[in-house]
Formats: sequence, structure tokens, C-alpha cells
Amino acid sequence: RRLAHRDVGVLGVPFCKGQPRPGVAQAPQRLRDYGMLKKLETMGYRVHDYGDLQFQEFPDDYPAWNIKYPRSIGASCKKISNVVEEVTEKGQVALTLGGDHSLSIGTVHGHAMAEPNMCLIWVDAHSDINTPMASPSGNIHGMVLSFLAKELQKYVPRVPGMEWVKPCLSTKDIAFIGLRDLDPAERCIIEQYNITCYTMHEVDRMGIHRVLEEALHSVNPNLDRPIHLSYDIDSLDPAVSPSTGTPVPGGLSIREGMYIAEEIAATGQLTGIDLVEVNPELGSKQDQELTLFTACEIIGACFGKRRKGNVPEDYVIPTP
Ligand code: 6HN
Ligand code: MN
Ligand code: MN
Ligand code: MN
Repeated sequence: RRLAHRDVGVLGVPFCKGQPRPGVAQAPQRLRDYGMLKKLETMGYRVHDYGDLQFQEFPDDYPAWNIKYPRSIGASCKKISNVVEEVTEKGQVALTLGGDHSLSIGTVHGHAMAEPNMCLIWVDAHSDINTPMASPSGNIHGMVLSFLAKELQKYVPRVPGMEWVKPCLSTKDIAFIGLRDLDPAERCIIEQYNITCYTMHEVDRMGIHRVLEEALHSVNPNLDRPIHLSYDIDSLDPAVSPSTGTPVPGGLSIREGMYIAEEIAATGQLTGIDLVEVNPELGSKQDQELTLFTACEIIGACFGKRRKGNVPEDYVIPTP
């Protein structure tokens, strides 16, 4: 399916239980207020805003092993998965505004239900592939991929709330870009399962151009598979995205971040996007504005805004 996609389905996920800092739940509204969706409309998209997802409360959501809030997150992600599946089946690009990264259990799952041949590009400072038993923090936003990857199920216990998750990806369908803070189990899994992985070390060594070329080649050699892009704002350097819960120095520049989005958009195969971990309550006013600005630039590029300029389809140079 080639992308003549002019329709975007937007889902806000004001969710924060996958990590300890509350402000991340305010991001969907703050991104709307900042004008992210208007920008997409100006670019010629029909934007269908499904609003913010409402979540069920679980008063006795005790940890399972050290996993925090498994029932709340499980139930939320199940809803998210259903919405993303529906939106994708309507032929809209599913744009999910987080919220913390745990929501991607839902978005990737839903996208894969609608597009079983999908591949996943995970742009993040972290690999979010800790297994529940190995996670040092117990925060689900660092375990997302362990629930989704078929090959990793032998390490994953039955977690209350997550019973509905069908592991829907293979480790060979995943490509990481921007990593620079990995826990031991995560490094070990990436090596043992030979997961495509371009950390900041590779970005420095090879340059962002070759990183994208190789990453796309390994998960999508013929550019014929639908792509899910899960964009964690902390992949970018804290200099351009300071308002995020787990910042790590030495990240992508805004130019590298935009290059990634431009190249993936240019494949015409980008059908699902997550923007996560913007926390508009952290840092100074200026930090918050800057982070929202950066997020909007990245999303614009994901939808085809190019730094070399764009020409509308029916454009003619005005004559006197
Ligand atoms: N994120 N590896 C750490 C953990 O707690 O498992 C950090 C995870 C960060 C997750 O940024 O989406
Ligand atoms: Mn993440
Ligand atoms: Mn279906
Ligand atoms: Mn991260």
C-alpha cells in the first residue's frame, strides 16, 4: 500500500504510570495548544482528532514482581491497541501523542494487528527492551519491546493486565536509533538476538545518512513494508529537548532528528507514529517551550515537511 495518505488519526494518551513523573500526562493537550495539529492541517492533511483516551482506574494495582501499575497500563494499552487498529484500517496515519513510552505496547500492537507485515523503528536514548525480571526500575516504559517481541516471551511472566497482548513482532523487524543508555539485559538481548541497532556511537562513527540507509535496508529492504516510528523525545539531546523524564546527554541534534524523520517520511510507508516522553512540566518555561517546538518540528518532518522546501501539488508560479 503506497501512501497517498492525506488523513491523520490523532490519539492523545495522557498517561504517566509507566514512569514516576506525572507531568508527561499533560503533553497531548500542550502539543495541541502549541499548534501541532494546525500545522498538519496547514500542510494539507485532514486531521481527525479522536481526543484524549479515557482510562479505567485500578485502585489496587499492586506491583507484579517489580512491575509497577501493570493492570492500569495493561487495560490502557488494550484500548490504545484497538483504537490504533481501527484508525489504521480506515487508511489514516495513526499519530499517538503521549504520555510515557509504555503506551507503545498498545500502538505497536494495534498497528501490527491492522498491518501484520509492519516493521518498527525505535528512536530513543533507551532501548525499552528490559524484561520484567531484569528491569532495574520496575517502570513499564523501559520494558515495552519485551512484551511485543515473539522471541522474548520465554523471559516474560504472565503479568496481570497484559494477558491480551499477542507478541506481534519479531526481533528482526526492529531497528533502534539513538541509543546511549542501556541496561545489561538490554545490551545482552540486542546482541543475542542480533537486533538492528545504531547507538550514538554508530551515529558518530557512520553519520546519520548511513545509519538511516542501513537501518531501513535491514528492516525494510524493498521499502514495501508499513513502518511504525516510535519517537521518544529523549532520543534528542537535552539541549533541544530538556523537558523529558529520563534525559541523557550526548543525544541526536535537531538536524539528525529531523533527518531521521525526513528519510522515513520519504519512504511513503510511514503509517504509525508515536511521540512520547515530552514532559511539559519539567524544567523552566523556556525549556518547556523549546521541547514543544522541537517535538512539532519532528512531527512536521514525519509528515513530509522538508528542509529543502515543499511544493503543493497544484502549485504554479504566479505571473504578473
Ligand atoms: N523511556 N532503562 C531504564 C529503565 O528504567 O528500564 C530507563 C527506561 C527509559 C524508558 O525513556 O521510554
Ligand atoms: Mn522510550
Ligand atoms: Mn482488524
Ligand atoms: Mn527514552
